[in-house]
Amino acid sequence: MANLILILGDQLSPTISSLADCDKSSDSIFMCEVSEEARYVKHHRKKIAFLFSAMRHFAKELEDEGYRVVYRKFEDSENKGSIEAEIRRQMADGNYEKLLVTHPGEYRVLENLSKLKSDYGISLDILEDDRFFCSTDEFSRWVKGRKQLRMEYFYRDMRRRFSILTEGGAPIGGSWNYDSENRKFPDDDVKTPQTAKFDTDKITEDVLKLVADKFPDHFGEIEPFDFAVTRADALKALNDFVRCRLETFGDYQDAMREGDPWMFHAHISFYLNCGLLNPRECVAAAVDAYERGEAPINAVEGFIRQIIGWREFIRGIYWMMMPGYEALNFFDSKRALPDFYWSGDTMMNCIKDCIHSTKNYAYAHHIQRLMVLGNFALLTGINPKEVSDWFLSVYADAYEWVELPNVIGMALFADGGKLASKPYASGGNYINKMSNYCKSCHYKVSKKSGEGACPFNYLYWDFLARNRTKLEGNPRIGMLYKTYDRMSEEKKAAIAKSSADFLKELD
Ligand code: FAD
Ligand code: DLZ
Ligand code: SF4
Repeated sequence: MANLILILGDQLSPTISSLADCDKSSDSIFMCEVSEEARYVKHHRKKIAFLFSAMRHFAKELEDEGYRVVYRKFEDSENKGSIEAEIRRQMADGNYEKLLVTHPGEYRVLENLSKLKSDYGISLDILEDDRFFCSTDEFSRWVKGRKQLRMEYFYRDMRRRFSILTEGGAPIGGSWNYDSENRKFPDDDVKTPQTAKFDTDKITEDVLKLVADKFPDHFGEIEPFDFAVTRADALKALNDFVRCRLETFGDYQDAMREGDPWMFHAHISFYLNCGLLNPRECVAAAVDAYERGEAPINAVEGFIRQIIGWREFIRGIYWMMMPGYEALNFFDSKRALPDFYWSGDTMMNCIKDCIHSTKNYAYAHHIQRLMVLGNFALLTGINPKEVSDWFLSVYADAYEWVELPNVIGMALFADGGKLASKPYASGGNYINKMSNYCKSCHYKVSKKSGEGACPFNYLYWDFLARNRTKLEGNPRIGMLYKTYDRMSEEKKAAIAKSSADFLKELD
């Protein structure tokens, strides 16, 4: 008997496990655009447009390949609004033996699908998502017996296991990690290469109109819209990165320039996370460039560490910690998310620029997310749930499996150190070193407290002082309290006053 094969919005991969044994003559592929997925957090409008267009293109490609595809559009009058309701309707309409799906990326979706089995007796097969290098079982085995989970050790094991940039088990170039070479700031004459842009076709135009019409209250600009929405174009975007930016990716990985959202990054996370690109081909493309002598080891190693290290480690942590990870709040942070995370209306130039990029492009690069937007939320004690809902909704690459550990674990240390060895907290000095934001900011980065001082400066010390009992014992941060204790009482009081005034204003 025939099977119904569900393809979710982030499973747009022709080699996905659910399609592997598909019988084109009898099985049906099922895809649906639904209100619940677009609205359970109010996703950025560009993100919804991107995903709906990519889903429609993928469905068309499957049809062209001879698959029978049932595709429910958002605007279909019969659309039931949720994946489960749509499946129930389709299963009732057709004569299917079972529902097949590749393991969803989010715990919430997995639970909802499991209910189809328990509550409605639908026979359901969930297949491994083999688009990742490391399965969740393999990650659990790696975790076993370890007191601390550190990405660097996971990453080295992955390098060895898959023989990536290794020779006889040792790292090519002699070092596993070239991060210390990756902290440069580009001179003014170093121009950012143009990032790949793609024209819209009729499918995308229809979706852009739909999103403008149905999601007027969602955050973010829909246009300009120039994302790739097909695998062929996503591959062009990958090639564009390898050809034009990989060479300097390492050098400027941590740099931020005002009005320069894309810098030398890859801009492929949206394509990787929805399945248009496979991580294996991204790693292979970078290694090939190294072997052809077109990119240096610090760049290629830095890039592959993000893919086989951070990305896989983050996913492992997500499935290890769910459910419950979303509720962790180590610092007991309760402050509401300030409105300027939506409007960008703040005199802090660094935050303003990062929000501007987020709003216009549904993108900000890693250091902007971590050391500006995340750092500010950490220092000011914003409630982790509000922060993670914001990050989940505003970025085109955000799905809970990747967003949550980055926010809860990396940016906010709300898991108390499961993922990171210390909070990524910093004052204005770090932002000043890695950006040109401070040059045209209302605040003075050199001033530590009082009128006109950079808020990151006093908030940093105030955060440490406030959370002393929780952080003093941390071997990577404990010594900072010696510096704090050496400050004069007057200086400490000035920090406390500036922070109290700022936080009062924030509330
Ligand atoms: P590049 O800097 O060029 O890196 C190449 C690739 O490495 C990325 O495409 C991505 O797939 C992978 N990568 C790099 N860092 C990470 C990481 N920490 N976790 C997972 N993958 C990584 N990434 C997401 O894909 N989705 C998210 O929702 C997301 N939320 C984040 C929230 C916070 C608070 C922070 C600090 C980071 C978050 N990241 C997220 C990680 C990272 O910021 C983005 O992957 C990156 O900015 C995407 O841009 P890029 O493709 O140009 O990446
Ligand atoms: C993010 C998203 C959006 C906006 N819309 C849909 C949709 O209409 N249909 C769908 O199948 N998936 C969508 N997604 C992705 C899901 O929310 C969810 O994140 C993944 O399917 C599980 O990782
Ligand atoms: Fe940001 Fe402070 Fe620099 Fe202004 S001075 S841009 S607030 S770090």
